[in-house]
Amino acid sequence: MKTALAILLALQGKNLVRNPGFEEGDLHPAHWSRCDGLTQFWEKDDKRGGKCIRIFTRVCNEEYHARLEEMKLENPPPPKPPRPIKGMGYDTVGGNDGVAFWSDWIEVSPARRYRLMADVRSEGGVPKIFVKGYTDMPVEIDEGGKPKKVSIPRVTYKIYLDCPGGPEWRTSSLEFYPTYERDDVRRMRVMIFAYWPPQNYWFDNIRIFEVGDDPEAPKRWAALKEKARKEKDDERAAQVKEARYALGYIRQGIERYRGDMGAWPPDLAALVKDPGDPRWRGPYVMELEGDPWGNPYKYRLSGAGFTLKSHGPDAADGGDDDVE
Ligand SMILES: [Ca+2]
Repeated sequence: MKTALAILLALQGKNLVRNPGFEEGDLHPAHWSRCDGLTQFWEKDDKRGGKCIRIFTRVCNEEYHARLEEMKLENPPPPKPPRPIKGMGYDTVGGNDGVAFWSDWIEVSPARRYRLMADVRSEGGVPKIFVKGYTDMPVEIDEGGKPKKVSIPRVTYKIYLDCPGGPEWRTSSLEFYPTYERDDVRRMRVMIFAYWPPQNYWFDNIRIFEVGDDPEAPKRWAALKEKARKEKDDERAAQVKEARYALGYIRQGIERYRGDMGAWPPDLAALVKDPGDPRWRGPYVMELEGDPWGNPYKYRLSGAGFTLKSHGPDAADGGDDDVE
């Protein structure tokens, strides 16, 4: 039988998932997470031969989390036998957080379409297979009191495939575009995920193929970047407006202070802090909040008058972003 699926397979290129059928490995399947032996098992497939991954979610949620901690060790101890679950199993990992099992990194080519395929069987439940795409984002971390710039992978793309289960193996498939919205998704990983109902789920032959171009992508990225730029401009305009309003309000307070006290306030705090002088009839402003960028307004006596301004988004004096 030449099915549509077989034709599709013939048209597709190389499978990008390494060890897709879980046949390679020694203690653990190569190029995948280590199995925890409590909820995740790398075992022989009774139906078709070969090996597959089984996920068992009828395990107490706390026991799963304790096991996750142990699995961070280089040599985790063998798992303790799980305590029996009674009733529906609302306290199980299947009824709570679910069990995730990860592939290695897979490189993403921009403006390409991909197809995810997976073989699944279950005792009835419908597990999901996620693909998560990652962008390297610059962040500042604290390294012994000193700020340091590093880049860390952040999930910026996510899809999932519902895999209807049953006693026999069934193939599910989905087309996806990791760089649909942004051109900087560089890598992806497959996350096998089983949850409710609390039972056994089997997974095999996890495949990702490139299936062609996404020629609309550059146009889409440009439109999304333009939209983001415009939103940022609008936000900036609203912040500048807010700063101008606040500056006007503080200036009025300063003028009223001078009217009462006969001199400009030495600093902005003088507008709200009663000095114990009977001439002081403040507070002259209700509260002294910072500017919309989280910095204090800058007040300085100068000559016979004063200057009051915000240093703007760059928080530095000068530049064309200062607001007066
Ligand atoms: Ca297999």
